[in-house]
Amino acid sequence: MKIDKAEVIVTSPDRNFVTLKLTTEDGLTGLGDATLNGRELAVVSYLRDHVVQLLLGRDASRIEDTWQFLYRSAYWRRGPVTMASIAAVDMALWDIKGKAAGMPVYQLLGGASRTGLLAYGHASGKTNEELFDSVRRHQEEGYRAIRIQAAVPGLKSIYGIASNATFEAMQGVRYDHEPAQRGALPNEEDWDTRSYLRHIPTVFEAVRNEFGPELPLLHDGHHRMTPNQAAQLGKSLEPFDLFWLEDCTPAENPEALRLVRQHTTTPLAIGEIFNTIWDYQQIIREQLIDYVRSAVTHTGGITHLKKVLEYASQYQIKSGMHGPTDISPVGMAAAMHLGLAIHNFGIQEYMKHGAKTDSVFEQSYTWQDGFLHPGDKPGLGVELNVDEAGQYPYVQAYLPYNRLADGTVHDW
Ligand code: GCO
Ligand code: MG
Repeated sequence: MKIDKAEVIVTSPDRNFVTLKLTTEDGLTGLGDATLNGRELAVVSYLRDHVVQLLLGRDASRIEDTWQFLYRSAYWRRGPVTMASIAAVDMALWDIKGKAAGMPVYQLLGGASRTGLLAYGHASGKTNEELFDSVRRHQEEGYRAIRIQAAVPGLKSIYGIASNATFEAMQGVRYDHEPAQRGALPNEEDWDTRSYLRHIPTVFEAVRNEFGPELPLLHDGHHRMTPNQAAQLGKSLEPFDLFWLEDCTPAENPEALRLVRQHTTTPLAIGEIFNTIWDYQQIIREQLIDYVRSAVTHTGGITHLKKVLEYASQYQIKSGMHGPTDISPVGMAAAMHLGLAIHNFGIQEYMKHGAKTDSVFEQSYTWQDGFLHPGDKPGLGVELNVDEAGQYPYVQAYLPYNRLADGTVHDW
């Protein structure tokens, strides 16, 4: 079980992905996702220049020990680049362990706690009509829970909105919503919190009137509000019974959530930009959130995120793992194995990847009637088609950023 080869593969089928592929002396392979949207090559360098040589000759069966070694021996801990790199190694080692055991990874994590994973998709629109169409399209695809993002009158382009025009231009293969734009520089978007706070409750009222009380609805505030503004939004959305309000305040200030919590019973989700259990310590202990939003890819892999979720389970806090298109099929599969095994699974974010991505990453996870399942192939169940990956070299891409009307940079 000694690691014989460690390759970092960058490919850009529909978007950029970074994948670590480990091969053992006896020919077992394992894949790990290390994609960090807009900063991909920093992780490539971390892995290629600093980690690969540490892995060669190591015993692939020692997952916990390898995790602790990579984390502690670097001295410089945490942060998205480090933790995505460690995550990729961790996922690849679980993949190898599963293949060596002839079992899917969820079996190694304790076996299935449920038959499938409830998933939510992203509906959005520039008008309520477009938004309703998008909700219906998701329902036709089987989604039983839907995130609602809407344009705000007066703002040109904001986070989370794909329009019908985009959908048609891409002949039906839209990422609903893919925020990273290919190009040499990031796009500028605009923002006005007061208009947003006025508009969003009217959208949720319209959606509830159109689709009824049953459909679980989610919303992402994408870190833009002050605690007071977030409390106002949470309160004004209470009549529409949200599944969650996500990232209502900037995630790096956990104390902000105390004020939000005091003023609203709208469930709160946070953590897609968190990297470690220490980022969650206070907000879990003080029960300031209801859902943990971390991805396996950005939180040190299966080994570490499992610890976060076990800690959260003591407080009835559930998982709501991040699953946008910038998590590769390998990262998605890892999330599904973990989600199937833990007791406190909540919901999984799931956006289908494009056809090119699906041809690079051969998947065995399934999507049926609104539920995901990681499949029963040994390991994670995803194989990388290396030749196909080679057809799509890296393309520079950036996430957008925001400016207010007076030119001030704002959280995006
Ligand atoms: C989500 C996220 C994404 C992020 C993206 C950044 O809830 O899915 O907010 O849309 O913006 O992952 O890379
Ligand atoms: Mg989000």
